[in-house]
Amino acid sequence: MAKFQGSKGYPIDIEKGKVVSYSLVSQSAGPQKMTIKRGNTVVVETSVKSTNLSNTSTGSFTSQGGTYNVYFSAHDIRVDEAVINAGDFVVTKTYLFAGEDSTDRDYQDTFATISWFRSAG
Ligand SMILES: [Ca+2]
Repeated sequence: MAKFQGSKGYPIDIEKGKVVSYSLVSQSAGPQKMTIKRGNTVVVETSVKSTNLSNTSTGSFTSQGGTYNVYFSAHDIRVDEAVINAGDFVVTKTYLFAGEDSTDRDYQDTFATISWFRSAG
């Protein structure tokens, strides 16, 4: 597991043509924002506001290839990865983000997943 500052971003390399799914939920008094950029181009900019996971933002895009940087309004983000293999190929890889937006260190103010898939359809 790694950690980073939400405003500094976290780099994810995604091959061109991979389809990518994302989701964002929160348990916080304040709005939680996630931004995904490729270079200076904003690919995803979304936010949720909920104290009880009742507000979810989901979506998808197709990778243009290269490095995507993921930013959060929460300042202290923990990140890990999960890979599903089938035989000799990777089916999907998921990045898991859990973030703290204040000082109580429960790390459940922001929760996001970003998954890329081997192929579309
Ligand atoms: Ca908190």
